[in-house]
Amino acid sequence: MSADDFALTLQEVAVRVATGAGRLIHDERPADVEVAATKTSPVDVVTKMDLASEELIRAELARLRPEDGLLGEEGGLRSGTSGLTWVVDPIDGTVNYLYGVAGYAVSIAVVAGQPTPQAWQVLAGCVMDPKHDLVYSAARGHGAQVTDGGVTRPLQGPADVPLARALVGTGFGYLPGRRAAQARVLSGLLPRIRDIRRLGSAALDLCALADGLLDAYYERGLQPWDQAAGVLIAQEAGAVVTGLHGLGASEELVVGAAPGLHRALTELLGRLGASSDDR
Ligand code: LIP
Repeated sequence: MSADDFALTLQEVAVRVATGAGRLIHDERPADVEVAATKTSPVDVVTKMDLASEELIRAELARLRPEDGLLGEEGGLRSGTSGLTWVVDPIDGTVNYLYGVAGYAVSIAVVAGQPTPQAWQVLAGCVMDPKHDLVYSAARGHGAQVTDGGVTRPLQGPADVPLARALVGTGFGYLPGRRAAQARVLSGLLPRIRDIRRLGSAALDLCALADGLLDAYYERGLQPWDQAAGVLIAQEAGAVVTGLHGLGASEELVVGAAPGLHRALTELLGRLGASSDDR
């Protein structure tokens, strides 16, 4: 089996497992979603369905890919022996899920190497939006696609528009200090672009970029599981997705757009200090 064929097979595993977890969190969402715990702040919540979703994903991947490692948002890292690690966000957009607001997804990617954005090579990934029955996926070197109500089409990436006409997605952290810094950056950006959209899920922001529904996306503070699948899908759709100053996408900053807009946006975000928490 060629490396590319191998990546396609991994894509099929990601799609199958993400779809099963997506159906669970949507079909079995209780009227009153129960918060199981909080993490970095009182508004950084973990619901019981986050935990149920990750439990299902862990069981399925242990069955289908027993030698691989797994890094999950809620359960942490279980090392494997294959050199591959599955990077899992059982519900990305947890606050949207808690409130019953559209904009939550299951995000699953498989990476080679250390499971950190600075070191990994993402081989395949899937972001599944169960509320809208949208299954975004990609295999490295094979492009990106979305299955929408059972019909599959390629993702063509964002248009290359001037900064002043750009519809830009972003998000904010949970800690007050980080949010104050992000508000400062936003105040410098907003007069220079068409508008901002804050969807509440990095994975779906990156898929919206891949599908041309956003012209650009940037966010500071994304965890590996927030970005692993979505960055691959956006890159395979043709977007340039990096950090600042020639660095790769990471927790420090993720910036995605078509090439010309990416240059203009990263230059402005660099001047605005978007990769620091200085206020
Ligand atoms: C979310 C990210 C989103 C960010 C939110 C939150 P979660 O992840 O996907 O981009 O702006 O603050 O971190 O917490 O829903 O898994």
